[in-house]
Amino acid sequence: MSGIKLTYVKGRGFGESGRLIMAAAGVEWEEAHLTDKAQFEKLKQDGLLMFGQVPLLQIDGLNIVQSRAIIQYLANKFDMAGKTAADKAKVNMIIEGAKDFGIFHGIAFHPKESQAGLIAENKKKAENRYLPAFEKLLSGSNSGYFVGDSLTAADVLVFEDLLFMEDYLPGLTASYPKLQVFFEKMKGNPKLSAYLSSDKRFPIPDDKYVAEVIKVLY
Ligand SMILES: N[C@@H](CCC(=O)N[C@@H](CS)C(=O)NCC(=O)O)C(=O)O
Repeated sequence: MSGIKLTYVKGRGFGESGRLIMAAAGVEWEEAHLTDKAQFEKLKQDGLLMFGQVPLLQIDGLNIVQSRAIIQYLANKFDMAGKTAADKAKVNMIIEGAKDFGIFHGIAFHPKESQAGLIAENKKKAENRYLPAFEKLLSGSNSGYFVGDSLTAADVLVFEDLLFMEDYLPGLTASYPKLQVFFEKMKGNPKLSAYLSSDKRFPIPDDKYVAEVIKVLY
């Protein structure tokens, strides 16, 4: 075992970017799932959660919270943060864009009657802003990766979004040829594909998951 432990609820949420980066890096990690409020309260009482929130990544003797800090730590540790200062800036711009694009992640937490409207709204945002921007970035790449000549956290974060989008709007990347190739390449990455087909990968959030998150955390 690598000694890495991720504590979160039983779903993708804010934990998923870190999971995907660890999967892409080919490292093992342990998962601890909060399934009742007492476990969450205990973590808070033990002083492990700086802002009283999860995810929590325990690694190298550190208790790291805040999903972006987790992403940065893992990207740096596993050489996925970009090789030069300029590349690191580009990786971070894309990570932040991907986070903003993560518009499909919270849909299950909205009332049922508003979900179809949200999906339609998000489709427009995807088509008007994010998908063309990703396509343009890849058009300027010789490697097929977003930054430099190897896989970075930027690729992983965009991939995470595309997977989520595919759950709600299958086939939307088809009009973006470079992005489509990228998506297929990432799906075919042996380490990522092993993770995605493993029981560590959670399904699209459903009502049961939403109810559990609310029960455990709020
Ligand atoms: N900015 C934080 C947000 C984390 C967050 O909102 N976590 C939720 C679970 S998804 C939580 O712990 N909520 C409990 C609370 O806020 O009291 C991050 O990116 O990690």
